[in-house]
Amino acid sequence: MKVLALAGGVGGAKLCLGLARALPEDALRIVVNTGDDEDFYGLRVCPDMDTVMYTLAGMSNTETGWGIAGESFTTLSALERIGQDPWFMLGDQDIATHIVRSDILRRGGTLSQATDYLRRWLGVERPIIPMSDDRVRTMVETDAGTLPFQTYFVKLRCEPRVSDIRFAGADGAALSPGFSESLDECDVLVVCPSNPYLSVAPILSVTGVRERIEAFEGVRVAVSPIVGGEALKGPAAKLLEEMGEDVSCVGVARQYAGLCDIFVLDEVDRHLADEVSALGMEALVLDTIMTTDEDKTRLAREIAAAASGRDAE
Ligand code: FO1
Repeated sequence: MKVLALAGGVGGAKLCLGLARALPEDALRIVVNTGDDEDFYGLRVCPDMDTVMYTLAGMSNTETGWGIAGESFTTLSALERIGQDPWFMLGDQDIATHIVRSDILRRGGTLSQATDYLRRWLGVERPIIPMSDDRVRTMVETDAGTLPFQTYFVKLRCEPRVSDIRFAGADGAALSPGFSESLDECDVLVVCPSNPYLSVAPILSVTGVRERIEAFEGVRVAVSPIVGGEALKGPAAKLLEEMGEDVSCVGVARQYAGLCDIFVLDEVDRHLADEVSALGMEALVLDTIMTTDEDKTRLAREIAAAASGRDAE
């Protein structure tokens, strides 16, 4: 079995760690959202790829869900001293990642090449692959205007009301080579419990991705990031409400109609299983709460078992 995981944000990274612990080394590829990426002081920051990379490297800050454990912020203090307002907390070790990535890009390398260089040096065995090597920027239409993602998410703490979300550059963007190869070579696709609007939708917005997933011949599994009407972390519930969707795993499942064969919902939402299966996907009720690494591995194993069971049908 070869699994292609689509991930973004903290929830996605947790299941990616579970999949990495549950599956043999060559059986997992991870494609990550790059719509959150932002340039600060000329440095390209790729938050979702870095969250997955640091998590698989065992060096992530598990309290915040982003950045490096035990990080210092000396450079940021030095920036404040010379009149800057660094609202995006770049840690000193994290800045090393952005310096090297930006240098590779500046010398004509692709984001895929930069990411592969970084994850190998951090000892991550599985490939971490950007959704595209072209720039795609998540732009959030709100009652405070059109906001770049990090301005909405960090500077304004997701407070503005959202009316729409666009992905600037998606039309001209191509799947990254690793993403395209993985869709050809993998027989299970797992959409991790990431924000459907902010982490999964940008991946689906890249030209040709939706069609490739609709035509995917393997088993497609999606995991709800909403449990009991709540997001485990981040603004997924608030966005479902603001986008006029059910604030439940059913609202999430509706975003994946036609793109998934098995939809995983949590045991507390068992009563919603019929509504999910009415959308044309098998509702699989599991314990989706990932607190410990064992939880993450168990959930990954249960998803892989369900996919292989289905495959055998
Ligand atoms: N999230 C915050 O809420 N505040 C921050 O200051 C912050 C800094 C930051 C630096 C590097 C990085 O890779 C991620 C960072 N994040 C921060 C998280 C970032 O906003 C991500 O886009 C979210 O995790 C959503 O995926």
